[in-house]
Amino acid sequence: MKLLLVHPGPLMYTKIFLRLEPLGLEIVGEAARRGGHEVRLIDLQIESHADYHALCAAFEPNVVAFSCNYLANIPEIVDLAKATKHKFARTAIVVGGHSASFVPDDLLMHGQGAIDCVLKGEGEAAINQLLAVIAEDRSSLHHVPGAVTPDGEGPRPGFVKNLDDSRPARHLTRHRRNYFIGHLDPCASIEFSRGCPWDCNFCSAWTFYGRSYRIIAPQVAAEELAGIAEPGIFIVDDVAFIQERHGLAIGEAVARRGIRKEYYLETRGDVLLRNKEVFRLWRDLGLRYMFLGIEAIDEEGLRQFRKRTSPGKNFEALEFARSLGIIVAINIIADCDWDEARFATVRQWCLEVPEVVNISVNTPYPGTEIWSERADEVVNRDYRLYDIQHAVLPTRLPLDRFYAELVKTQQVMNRKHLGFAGLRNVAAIAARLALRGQTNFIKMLWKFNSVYDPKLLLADHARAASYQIAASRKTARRAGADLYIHAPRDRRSRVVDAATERFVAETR
Ligand code: B12
Ligand code: SF4
Repeated sequence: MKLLLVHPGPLMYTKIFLRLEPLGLEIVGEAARRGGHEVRLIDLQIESHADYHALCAAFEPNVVAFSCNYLANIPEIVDLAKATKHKFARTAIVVGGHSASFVPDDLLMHGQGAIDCVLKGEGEAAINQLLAVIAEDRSSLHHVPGAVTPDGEGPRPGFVKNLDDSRPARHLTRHRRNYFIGHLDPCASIEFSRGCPWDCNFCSAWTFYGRSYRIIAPQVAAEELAGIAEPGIFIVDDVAFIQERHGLAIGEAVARRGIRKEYYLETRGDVLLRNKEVFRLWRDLGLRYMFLGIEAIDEEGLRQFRKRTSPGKNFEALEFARSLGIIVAINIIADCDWDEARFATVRQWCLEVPEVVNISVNTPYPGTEIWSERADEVVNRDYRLYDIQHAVLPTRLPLDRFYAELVKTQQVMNRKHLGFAGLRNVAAIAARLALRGQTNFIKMLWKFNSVYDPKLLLADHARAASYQIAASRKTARRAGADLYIHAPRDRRSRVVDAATERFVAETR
């Protein structure tokens, strides 16, 4: 079978700060290749829709499979599915990925017959079974685990048997020099673990993976890293290095092999404090950037998001991160209920800390508890606005003032980030990258104001929406009844060693 994998176009973040390789699709692609199929991949973050249509015409795939990790990509995916089906009626169209898994019925409905199947869960677990059924007897597609089709739904998706076998086919991505984050340019992505043992109410990492937390063997991780050509590495784990032993073992294997890279990762403040040795080791190995999901600066906010930590711990973690000399970015979630005074307080706080602060907007995503509780409150159902930069819940301030405050806060951060002292460093980095022919980072520096603009944010609300998310009391209740994609695991199997289990339990 000929399989064409498609990553949709860029979103707001990916227009400025970063552009990352489609790791999930590369993993699905490698599984299909091992199953004997001919696989191509196109990344529309880099290539155009015209390139996609040209590739379809030249390659004549039997199956086109879209990756839908983000709700905001749904309109683009549905339109591409319709255009493809119109031209190639026999081509099977499949959609998979994180967000697709939470809204399969909506995708099928919007597709009006163009989408044959949504495959929920880890794609590599069922892709070969799915392709075999497409080749032999499409009418039984709905028996495949995780498949949702107009004819019915298969059993709940299963996990891959061994995460060590989930390797990406990186050679499928054709423009690797375009992937970057900040000055890690070019940058590849890697996965050391999957899932998260915590249960924040705005997040769907734990509901997608059924509260499991699984790790990749240290030797496999080091082997994978050794095979990557890029000097920059984005570690995609939801919470990096939860388990001390695991983080140290990978680090030691990396050191033994003499691998030198620069790394970016995301983790929690309490994990950072608990596993200081791990982060010191990784700093020595090249850890340059760290993203900490602080989310709120007060006790009440942390409780509201069920973050299971305290402001004191978070501030202590920031101090420790500073002592490591790593560039730290932190995230704060703006509630739609914020007024001018609240924004001003947060702005002030952000100015007082040396870190880069990212402000996102509290957004109910399908698959999160917030969604199951508040779906019926959303005031805008245009998928394109579900990117945590737009407000889809009612705002206390009039919307134009809310956006003015939001962007003002983000601008303060951006100016701080690129302040004059920073610019001197930036100039040196930019010159070094330019010498290597890498310009992604340099282009990023001047784009902020053209993307983050209150007028543009407001105008996005006025666009006609061809596809809207079905946010009704009924869907909210249905989602609330069972949030999980993969079957939930019991508490013991959420973490893989006793010490980590105790640590996670203590935060509860
Ligand atoms: C890297 C990343 C990004 C990058 C995107 C890079 C890119 N090119 O895709 C950036 C930083 C831009 C980003 C932004 C955002 N992200 Co993000 N991101 C991630 C992250 C950390 C890693 C993704 C990854 O590579 N995972 C590893 C691969 C192996 O897994 P995967 O992609 O999910 O693929 C598997 C399955 O989904 C499935 N699959 C995927 N594609 C396909 C296709 C087919 C056909 C099939 C069958 C299966 C399949 O099989 C794959 C292998 O098992 C995930 C968390 C995570 N650990 O997954 C969050 C995550 C996907 N992001 C999330 C969110 C909420 C966002 C943001 C809204 C804000 C944020 N929290 O950062 C923005 C959205 C951007 C926007 N404007 O809308 C949520 C998704 C929530 C949701 N329900 O939609 C996640 C799960 C994080 C979280 N804990 O909440 N993100
Ligand atoms: S700790 Fe991070 S990944 Fe885990 S549930 Fe909370 S926000 Fe999601």
